[in-house]
Amino acid sequence: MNEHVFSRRFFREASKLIPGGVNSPVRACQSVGCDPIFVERAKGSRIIDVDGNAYTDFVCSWGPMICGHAHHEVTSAIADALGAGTSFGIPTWREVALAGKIVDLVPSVEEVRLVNSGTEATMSAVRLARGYTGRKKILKFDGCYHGHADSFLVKAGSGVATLGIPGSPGVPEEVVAATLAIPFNDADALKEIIDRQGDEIAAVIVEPVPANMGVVPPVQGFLEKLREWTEEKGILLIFDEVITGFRLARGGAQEYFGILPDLTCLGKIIGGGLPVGAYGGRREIMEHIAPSGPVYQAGTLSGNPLATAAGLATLEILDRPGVYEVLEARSATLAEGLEKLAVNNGITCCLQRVGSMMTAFFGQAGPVTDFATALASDTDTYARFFRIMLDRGIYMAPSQFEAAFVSLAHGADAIEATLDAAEWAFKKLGS
Ligand code: HOZ
Repeated sequence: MNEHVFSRRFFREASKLIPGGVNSPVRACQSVGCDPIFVERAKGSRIIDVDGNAYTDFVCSWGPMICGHAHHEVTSAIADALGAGTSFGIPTWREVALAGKIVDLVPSVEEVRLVNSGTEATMSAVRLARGYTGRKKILKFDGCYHGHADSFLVKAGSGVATLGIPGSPGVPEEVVAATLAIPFNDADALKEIIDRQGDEIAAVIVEPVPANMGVVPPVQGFLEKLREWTEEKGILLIFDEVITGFRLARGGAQEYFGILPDLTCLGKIIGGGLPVGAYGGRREIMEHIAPSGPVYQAGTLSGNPLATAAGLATLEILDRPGVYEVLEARSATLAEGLEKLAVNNGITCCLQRVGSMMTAFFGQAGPVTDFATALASDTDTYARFFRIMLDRGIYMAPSQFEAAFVSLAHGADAIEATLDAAEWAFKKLGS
């Protein structure tokens, strides 16, 4: 049994100083019935908490650490940049290099603007879409999460779903009214809303593979229809690839599925663990951003030298031959192993995986296709699973409605240890 004496102490202190004791709600372990651990340090696939307990980490900072924690090439790149100054508010060459890499690798992106977070990226992309089309409404999908800007908190996934927050207190009614939301994977609902209100809709924003209600793959043909129908009505299609970008493939989900959006939002991996975001797309649209055009968006720390250094080093590692094949093979071994163990131990659970991201939906005999089916999962059993795994040295997402991320640092040993722990967990859950 792991001791969490110091983590508990820090959490008590934090709870007096920080709302809920955490700087982002998804870090709270409320929904899995325990207190958060506090991290001391991490290396590769392992994190060590302040009590000296070691865990194999499948949160990976919610996606960015695809090369593993404290990868020496990433930390050296940061160290190199550090000595030359940390922020200037004047252009630097690394911004151009990172923009160049993104434009080279992400199929639909001809120009890109760097920002500081995924939320900033999605918020700015929607402003651009409104400015470009002259329309007000946006359409999103229930259970997708695009950061915490006002428009996106309608029927949102991630922490909003985990905490069961109803509606969006603090978001003006007018903003809610301008945000339409329909179920993911529902082509009929999509057709109906586009036929009826398409001329008023500036953009449809979607996680091409939602990972913020757990991992929910798009059904065959859904993204194709989305592309076709938005194009017909002059609606911009925004792929929120903050999670899927550089994870499902170098060119993200748009490369993986062969579908080109008008705008793409990125974050997480392109900052290699430092705060970053980006939005990009066709030149003709991007040229509406100031100072080229009238749609204003700015940032003191945008394109920060440390963040761009970490991002460039990460993308360089991901550009090597065989990297995505390795991620795929290890993720498949883990997912297939978990599935088999669940069956052998009589645990009802649907394992959904796309590339190196996956979710085991407890209590689900069949596939989870949208937010409503995701919400029908057995969150109590997930909570017990989380706590048993934690105790066996495996750190999974502290919510049923999130993804587990595999990194290049999760070697065969880490996968085997995780399956051993899962076997123990499933046995306990089944007994
Ligand atoms: N997409 C992340 C989790 N679903 C967001 C992380 C956060 O909110 O801290």
